[in-house]
Amino acid sequence: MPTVREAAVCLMRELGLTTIFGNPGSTELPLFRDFPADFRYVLGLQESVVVGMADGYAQATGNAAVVNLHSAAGVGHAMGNIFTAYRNRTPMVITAGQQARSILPFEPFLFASDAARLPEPYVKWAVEPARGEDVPLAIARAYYLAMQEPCGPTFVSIPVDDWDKPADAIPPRTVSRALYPDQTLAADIAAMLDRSERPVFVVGFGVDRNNAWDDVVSLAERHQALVWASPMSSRCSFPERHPLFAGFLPPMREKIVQLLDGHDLIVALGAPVFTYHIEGFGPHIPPGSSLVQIVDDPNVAAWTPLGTTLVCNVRHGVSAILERSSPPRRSAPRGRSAPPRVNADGGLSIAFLMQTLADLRPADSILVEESPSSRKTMQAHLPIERPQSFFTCASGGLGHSMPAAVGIALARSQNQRVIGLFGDGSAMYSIQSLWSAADLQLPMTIVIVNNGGYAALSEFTAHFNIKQLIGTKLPGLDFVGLAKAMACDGARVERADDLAPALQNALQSPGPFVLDVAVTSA
Ligand SMILES: Cc1ncc(C[n+]2csc(CCOP(=O)(O)OP(=O)(O)O)c2C)c(N)n1
Repeated sequence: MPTVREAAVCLMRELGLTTIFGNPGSTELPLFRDFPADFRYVLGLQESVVVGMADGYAQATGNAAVVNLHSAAGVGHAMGNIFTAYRNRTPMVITAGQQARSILPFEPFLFASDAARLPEPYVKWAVEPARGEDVPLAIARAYYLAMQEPCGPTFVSIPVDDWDKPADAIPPRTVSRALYPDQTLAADIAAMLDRSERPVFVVGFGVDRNNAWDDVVSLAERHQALVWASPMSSRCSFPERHPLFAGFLPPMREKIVQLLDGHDLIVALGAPVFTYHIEGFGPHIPPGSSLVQIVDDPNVAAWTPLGTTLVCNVRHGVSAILERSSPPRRSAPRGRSAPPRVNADGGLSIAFLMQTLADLRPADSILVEESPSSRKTMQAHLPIERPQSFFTCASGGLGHSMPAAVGIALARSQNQRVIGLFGDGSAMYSIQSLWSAADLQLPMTIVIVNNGGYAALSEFTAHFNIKQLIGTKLPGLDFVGLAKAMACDGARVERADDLAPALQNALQSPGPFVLDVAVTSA
């Protein structure tokens, strides 16, 4: 009979889960006895970094990532990025250590009381199996559930003495993942689209997550529909230079209604309706318009305040509609126009930085962003044009994207560059990610949009009627020093004229390179 460890390792190998992201402690060590040669352990120096890396890796590979956390406090450190993985809908099997079962009644050191409740409600399922021998079965269940659309993290707490217990081998199974559309409802939606005089699309992260990009482009072109990116979308779901691309909806109810006014049918694809960031009132969509939505998430479907929702994999849903709809000839609406070029006379502005990055970056590079107040400028000057090439967090929790960029770079081939765009404030939440990037020698360019503070918060002063902000200045951070202390290369740029050569250099480094850009204005 195999041990729990042997049964778990065999199962994970069969499921393609041979990379484990972790930060070990005494309660996890028996997992590593006879650690298999075909497995890889990716060390993160704090648990939020571990989960962030796993999140990026899982999003880039499409398979769940396996995480191994230290008991109680380790799960606590990881919680911010577990919350983000849940919101990102990232498949992830999180295991955490626990003290030996025989001493649990005595509240031992590192003991996690009620371990399975700790990560809730931001996991799809959590368990500490009643018997040690049930651990491999729990890992199997955690995997199939994490991979089931809508994907998300699951959690298994494993007492340290379980690993050496005898257990049954668990053969891998075939479990379908995607939700298929109700064909009658798909036909109704196709008919509504055909009848509409001025349809508009709102595309969200579900499009890119469900690989529906090409089908959505075809459907928009067939219907001559303008396409907006949904508020705070964590992925890019439509080519941003396409003539039908209208721009980015803000997370504000009244403004959304204003921007969608004049359309009789709003088609939300892979997008919640809507993600708001500040309080708003009145209707959610313009009076007189109707809403249809395709999402893979029954929960989102249930809280959507109005309209008709088809719950299914977005690609399957859109292709069912493509098969059925044949619209009347409509005139082509005009999408957004490109902003004027920015020149260096205006100093080292964020717009100049984004434009220079757009000019110099390799076409197949991947952008990972967490730079809150720069996002609008980035959206204007740095268009994304390929699927699976833009990532940020869906939750709003900072500290996700730097480690996620490391995980994405690890998943992609060595010659596809990952570019991170991080605010100086955001970068500090999980700065230890640089150590992992250097340790793995990943081809990454990490650009710090350094404005010396938490600029995004000043956008709220008028809304909350605040005269003076406190706790938002960040003087004295030395990002080149931080990079070098963690074995990364780095340089600082303070003048617009120096930006292009410095960026070129940073884009060619074989390992991670941190470019600290001291921006002077938006
Ligand atoms: C975990 C977490 N803590 C705090 C915040 C609140 N917050 C939102 S934006 C922001 C400032 C981020 O600063 P920086 O990355 O430098 O970007 P900037 O605002 O300057 O564009 C903060 C602290 C958050 N979103 N997440």
